[in-house]
Amino acid sequence: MATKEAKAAARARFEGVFDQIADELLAYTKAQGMPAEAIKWYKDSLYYNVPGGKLNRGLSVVDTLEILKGAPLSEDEYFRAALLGWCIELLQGFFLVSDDLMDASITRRGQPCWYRQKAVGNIAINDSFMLEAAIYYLLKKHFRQEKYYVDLLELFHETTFQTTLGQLIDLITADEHHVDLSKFSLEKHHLIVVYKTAFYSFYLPVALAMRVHGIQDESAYKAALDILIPMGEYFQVQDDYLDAYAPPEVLGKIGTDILDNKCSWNVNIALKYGTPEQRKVLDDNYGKKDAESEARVKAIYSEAPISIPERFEKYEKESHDRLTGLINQIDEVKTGLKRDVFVSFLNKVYKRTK
Ligand code: GPP
Ligand code: MG
Ligand code: MG
Ligand code: MG
Repeated sequence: MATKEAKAAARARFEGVFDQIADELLAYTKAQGMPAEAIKWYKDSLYYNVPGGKLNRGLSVVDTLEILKGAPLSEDEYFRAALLGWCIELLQGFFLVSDDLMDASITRRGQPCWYRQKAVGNIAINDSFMLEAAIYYLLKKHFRQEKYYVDLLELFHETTFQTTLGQLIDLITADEHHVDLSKFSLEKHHLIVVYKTAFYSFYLPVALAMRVHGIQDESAYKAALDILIPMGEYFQVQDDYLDAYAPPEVLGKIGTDILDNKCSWNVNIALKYGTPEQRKVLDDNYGKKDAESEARVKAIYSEAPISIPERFEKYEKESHDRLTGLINQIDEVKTGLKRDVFVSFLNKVYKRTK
């Protein structure tokens, strides 16, 4: 595994590409004759909403291409992989800015959510569209001449559609005005998290790098999907767990799942293993917009036999074993894939605390 210093250097190199990307986008708005205040607005939005995260998705494009190639990338190869990585981070910015509005969240990446900035409010909706639009500007500018250009477009379009489907079922399962916990189940949770998170966060980075590397055999994409979807599900279960259990100053965001009546992993575990008394606490307090109700739900989450921290620890270990098993089954010769692509991605997220 890469040392801490090597990881920091890889991150710094990747971050260095963002300035060029932002400059290109701002030059375009300038060339369109936009006034200085519009250019400044877009610049502020780009820098506030795109570069400050963990960058797992973006870095995974670079790491995947390098592993597939089996040798260090040339300057040009690096730049193009990093550019695609930043396109995923732009997609992520688009999703997060709008998700925070939809979830009425307070903080993100250790700062107030963009829509909560005094001058922003609902303009954040348009700002989120502008983050998405940037992807297709950059893809056209840098990849228009490649024979895999359409494949890149399709990957971004299809994963965006899938993510919005996931967001839709996330939202309509979490009715703000009518809390009915009998609508929740781990099966429903599975569908929500695969669609809202796994496709764009796990499949997309690897599939983009596979396209750039020239892999055309559709069965290789299917083989990648079969591992990356369960990996993405595991990642979103972590997100749900951390929503209730991570200190906000570490997580960079304040959890809202209990207040928002979300069909999260935690509540499904509590419904599955809770006693009738604990179920009553959930029915009376889940999805209520006050801190006392939220605290009552959190208290029973940790009580036996619900015992979420213990059950999560077990789930985390079992997921790691299961995913490692799937990775070991990959036929590298037949698919042209490398097991290390998936090992590297799993290592980025296993036992994460934020
Ligand atoms: C994670 O949900 C999923 C997304 C951020 C995708 C949103 C999709 C859109 C089409 C807007 P979450 O609400 O649990 O994330 P977080 O905990 O980071 O708010
Ligand atoms: Mg959400
Ligand atoms: Mg959210
Ligand atoms: Mg969450």
